[in-house]
Amino acid sequence: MKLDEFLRLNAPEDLSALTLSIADACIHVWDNIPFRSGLLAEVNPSGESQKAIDVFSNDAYVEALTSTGHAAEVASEELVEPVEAKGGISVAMDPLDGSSNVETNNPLGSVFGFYSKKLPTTGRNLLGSLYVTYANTITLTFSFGKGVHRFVAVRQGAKMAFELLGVNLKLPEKPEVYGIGGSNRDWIPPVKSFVSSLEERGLKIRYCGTFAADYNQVLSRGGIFAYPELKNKPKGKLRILYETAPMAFLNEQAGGYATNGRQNILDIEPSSLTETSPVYIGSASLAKEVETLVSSAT
Ligand code: FDP
Repeated sequence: MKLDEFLRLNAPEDLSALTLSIADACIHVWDNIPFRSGLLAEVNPSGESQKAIDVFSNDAYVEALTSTGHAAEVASEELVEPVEAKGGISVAMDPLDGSSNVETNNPLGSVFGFYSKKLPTTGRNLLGSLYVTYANTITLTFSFGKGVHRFVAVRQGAKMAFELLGVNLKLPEKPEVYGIGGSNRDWIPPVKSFVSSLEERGLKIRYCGTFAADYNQVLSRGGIFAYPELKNKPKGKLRILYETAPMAFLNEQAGGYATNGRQNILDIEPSSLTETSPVYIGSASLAKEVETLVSSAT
C-alpha cells in the first residue's frame, strides 16, 4: 500500500498533508547529501557548527511544511526563532539528526513532532511524531496516536514512492540491543552499573551516533537507547521538543517507555525551545529499571 492511500484511510487531513510534505522533502534532502557536506562558517543556535546539508535540510523542510497550510509554526534545531505560518499544528523538528555522520556516510535521520499547542510545550500536547532514517534505504516511521507504522522509499521510474513496510509495530518482548551516548568515563554511576548488567544479560551494544537510527534498531530488536545524564552534562544532550518528546510519544505507541531518569519524558514542561534532557528510551522494562536506578541514586 502507498503512503497517500494509507494516510487517507488512517490519519486526519492536517497530519496527512504534513507527512506527505515530509515524504517529498526527505527524497530531496537525500539527493543533496553528496553535494552538501562541507562545513559552513556559522554555528547553529545551540553552538554547534552548521554544515551545508543541515541548512539545506532545514530550509527544505520549512518550505515543505509551511506550504501545506497546516503548520502554525515550524521550530527547528537550526533556527533561533520558529517560522510562523497560518495553520493549526506546531511542528518541532531536528531536520538533520546525527550530522556528525555526514562525512563518514553513516546513517542520518530527521525527527518531527506535531504539537497542538504553541511551542515550547509538553509532550502531552503531541498529536503525532515521525522520524526519517537515511541509511541503505529511506524509511518513514510515524505515529498519530494509533499505533506505529513504517514506510520505505522505492524507485518507480524517475520518481520515488513510499510503500508500506509494517503496521502497528511493537517492541519485541525480548530485548536484544543497547546504545548509550556520551563518553563512558562521564556516565553517572547508576548508568555504569546498568550497562554492566545489560552486558551480563547478553544484550549486544549497537551505537552509531544518530538518535533516530539508534532508536530505529531498538524498535526493531528490543532494548534501550540512552543519551544519559553525564557528570559534566546533567541535562544530557538531546533536545526535548525536537528529539526526545517526539520519539517518546512514538515509543509509547510501540509499547515502550521513555524517561529522563526521574519522570516520563512526555510529562516534562520545557521552558525553552532548546532545553535538553537525559533520555533513556526503548523497552518499557529496561527504561523503568534505569529510571529506578537513577532516581534512587540521587
Ligand atoms: P549530532 O550532534 O551528530 O546531530 O542530535 C544530536 C546527536 O547527533 C544525536 O543524533 C546523537 O544521538 C548524539 O548527538 C550523538 O552524540 P555523541 O557524539 O556525543 O555520541
